[in-house]
Amino acid sequence: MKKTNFSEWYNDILIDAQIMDVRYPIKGLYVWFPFGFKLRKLTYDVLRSLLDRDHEEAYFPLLIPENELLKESEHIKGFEEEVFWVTRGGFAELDIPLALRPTSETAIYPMFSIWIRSHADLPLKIYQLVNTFRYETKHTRPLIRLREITSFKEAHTAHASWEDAKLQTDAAVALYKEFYDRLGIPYIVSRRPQWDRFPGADYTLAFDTLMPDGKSLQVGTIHHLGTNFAKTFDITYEDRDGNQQFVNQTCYGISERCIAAVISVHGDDKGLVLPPEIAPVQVVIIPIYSKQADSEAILKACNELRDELSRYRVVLDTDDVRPGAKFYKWEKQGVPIRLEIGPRDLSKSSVTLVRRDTGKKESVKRSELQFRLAEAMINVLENITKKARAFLVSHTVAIEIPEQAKGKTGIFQISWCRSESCGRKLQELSDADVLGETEPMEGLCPICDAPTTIRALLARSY
Ligand code: 5CA
Ligand code: ZN
Repeated sequence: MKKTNFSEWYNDILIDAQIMDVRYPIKGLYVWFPFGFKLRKLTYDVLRSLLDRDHEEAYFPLLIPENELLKESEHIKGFEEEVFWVTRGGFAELDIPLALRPTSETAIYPMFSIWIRSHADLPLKIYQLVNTFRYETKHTRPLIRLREITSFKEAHTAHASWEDAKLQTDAAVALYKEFYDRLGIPYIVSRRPQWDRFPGADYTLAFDTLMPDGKSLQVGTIHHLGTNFAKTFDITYEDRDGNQQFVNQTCYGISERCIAAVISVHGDDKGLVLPPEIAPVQVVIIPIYSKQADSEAILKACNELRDELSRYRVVLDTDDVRPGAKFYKWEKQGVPIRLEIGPRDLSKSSVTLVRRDTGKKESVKRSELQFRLAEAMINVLENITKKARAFLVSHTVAIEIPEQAKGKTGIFQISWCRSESCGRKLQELSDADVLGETEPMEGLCPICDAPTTIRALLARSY
């Protein structure tokens, strides 16, 4: 059951709903089943369509020469323990070891240094959707903590000024909000504590959502890189007065954790519950035969219905099994709408419409079906969004002292002076992580008593 044993529920649903096969013989690497891969494609189509408004998609190599990877000292300190290395070609030792990208700053920025010449080349906004490799030492988990991240969307931008790059981080926040709104996933945006910012960044903003077990999951990050990488990789442009200036950069990334969130936040004990926009099957039609009725007429009506609904991803399930078994199968796959046609529906010129998210059944006139179906699709997203948001809100609690969070799950807001020492003390006393800074409020830091308007978010996290 999702409520009582989330971890078991999660592992079961990945197999039962045909998302991932976890039997691949390398730790932290998993196989996408075809159904899961369709879900992945549809989800990333949404993300792509948002990015394509004003970014261009590109592709950079998987392998990064050691000397480039090691150039930015902060960056490599953050990643050195997580890098997979290629050191041989056949039997020959390579002159320069090659890293499998853990993320692509050091693959992309040497090229930015060549590409960017003048202010006319700015802003530059590109993204790629690739696999990345991280030798994670924490407990690996499908879609959540991977050693091969198969669906890493990373955007990289360059700007004329620090302020322009800041505006881009704001734009990226808006973009990720739109993305997660389309998936019905609620989020909290916070500014990561400085000691936990992305290695090489001026600051990091994070999107977190709450999993059913009350632990938070970071589902995206946005980094202002300042001129840190520009100085290392010599990325300069000639400004309007003819002077050479360093660019300011940002990068922001989302991985298949977005799919882990969709599965976990919306799913129930029957299986997946999917937002219609990304559901691989949006409508399933099931003929209900009975002894007295004319099966051929029912099947004919179902076929006509399928043709009429061709603008949706629709399946007519004519398998020779009981309707109950079909309901069970498609509920598990998260199909938002089920349509049934039986003898009674046929005689009334109606269709029975059943919603996956509520289980509610209703008889809909055949002539009104198109309209009612479109309406139902919107209502599904609205309803699952509302439910998910209510869960997040009811599990977000303001506390006065860090001990109040100890042994509890959920997200806690607490005053904080922003110093690293007090932040670490908060973590220690609550046995939770500081996710970041949230909206300001007057208060006193519970560790040092200093007056502050800053509040920290504390949560046990994945
Ligand atoms: N270059 C930057 C932005 S593109 C970067 O690598 N940022 S990151 O390290 O914070 O990763 C971006 C997002 O990827 C994280 O917010 C997190 O949601 C996800 N992520 C990070 N590590 C893993 C992992 N091992 N498995 C699955 N997802 C991960
Ligand atoms: Zn303090």
